[in-house]
Amino acid sequence: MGLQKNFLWGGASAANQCEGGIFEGGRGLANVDVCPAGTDRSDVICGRRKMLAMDQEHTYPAAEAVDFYHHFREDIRLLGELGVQVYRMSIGWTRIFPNGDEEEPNEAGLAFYEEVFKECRKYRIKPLVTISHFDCPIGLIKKYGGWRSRKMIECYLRLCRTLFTRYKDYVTHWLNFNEINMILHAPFMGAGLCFEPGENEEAVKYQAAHHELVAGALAVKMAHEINPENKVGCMFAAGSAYPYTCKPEDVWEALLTDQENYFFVDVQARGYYPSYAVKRLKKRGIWPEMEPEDLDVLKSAPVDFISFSYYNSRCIAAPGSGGEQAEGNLFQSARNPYLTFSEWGWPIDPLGLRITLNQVYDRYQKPLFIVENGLGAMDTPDENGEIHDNYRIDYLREHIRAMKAAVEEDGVELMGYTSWAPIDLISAGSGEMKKRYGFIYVDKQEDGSGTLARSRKDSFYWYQKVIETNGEELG
Ligand code: BGP
Repeated sequence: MGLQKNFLWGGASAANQCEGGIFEGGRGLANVDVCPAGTDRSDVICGRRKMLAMDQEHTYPAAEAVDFYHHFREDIRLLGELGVQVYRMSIGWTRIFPNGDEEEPNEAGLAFYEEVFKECRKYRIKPLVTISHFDCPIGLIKKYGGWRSRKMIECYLRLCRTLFTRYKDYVTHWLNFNEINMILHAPFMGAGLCFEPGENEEAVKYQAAHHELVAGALAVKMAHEINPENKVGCMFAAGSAYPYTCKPEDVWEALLTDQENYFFVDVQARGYYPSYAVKRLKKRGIWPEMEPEDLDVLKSAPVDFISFSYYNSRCIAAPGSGGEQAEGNLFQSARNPYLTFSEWGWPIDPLGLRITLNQVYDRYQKPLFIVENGLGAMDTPDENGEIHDNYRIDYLREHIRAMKAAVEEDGVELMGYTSWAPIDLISAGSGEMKKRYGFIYVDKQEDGSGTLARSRKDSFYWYQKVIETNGEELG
């Protein structure tokens, strides 16, 4: 019993939420840079309000973020002390190709990540690299409208080739797109999409999704050709949909919600469009335009493993019923009366993680990897500057217990677990700094003040023990 010896424990982050330094090293502007904090954020990340530059009116905390760009040596040293075996991180696309379509990559950007990988190696930390974590160059949005254009495939593959070749000696584990299903919920952040008045938004989203699916498959193929050791996973925002009641209409609606999510993984893991998607997209007149070879491409390169983020389950009612709404990771759903909620109103459902693991494994029978799970909370240092984040420990303990049960009792094949996020960073959903996830506190406040000093929270010592004992001692 117990988790396998080579189970990978770690932490996960994203370039645009931790690096800062957005004008340094020749980096170009990306969609994620122009998403402001505050009330307009949601319109911008959803593509309802077109903002392709930063302005004076808004604030952009992610421009400095927690300055990983200058603190990475210290940060990785702390991760080493924490004992992590894997660090999930992402590449800022515009550090490598500032406009997205240059012929030659930007050496300063490549050198930066090489240093990061070298530092990881010092502490025997394996990088797990997300090629695009909500990241699309503004240059490509202006020129092509983001992933609505097929031209994106070629630009993305140029990025992939550059990364696979340059980092061959450092990286063997990759994710092609972060939370690919977010195209449907946050299309500007997920795929650089802005909508014109009157246009069929669903059609644009599924067209963009098709381009990402083809690009993702070609990336898998390329990764294997460049280095047979390479393993590429897909990544989606998971969290099973529960029917609000046992009323068949609620059960049906929950099933549709799950299918909408699994659609992406169905294609990436099985290599073809599932029949429900073929029927429904055609019926709605939004079947994407394809090149004749696309379906063969999808077939030829399914992913090696399936990764996902899990923050909460969702509760789905038939239209017109279901009462109060709850928040969640960029989706809203009905409020589940059996659960408690985080300060940001996200449901807390550890058993939901076991349910999700079982459902995903039943469906695909491929190795899984939990690459995000954590609690966003406000942390207040006490008079000695210490943070006693028992709430975070409780959240993580219960989720890790549920994860272990899925492996040890249900037989789910799980490669590892990277919590979101080992070091405080900027929230993707809200753009705030005060929504913290880390084991390591960063002295950076909502108003931009702070020394950027790093310190260990109570959860740091707790997680250290968890890793040391391969999940046996959960406190
Ligand atoms: C996922 C993203 C992450 C991360 C996380 C937490 O959607 O992949 O980038 O931010 O959610 O969400 P938030 O930052 O909104 O609390």
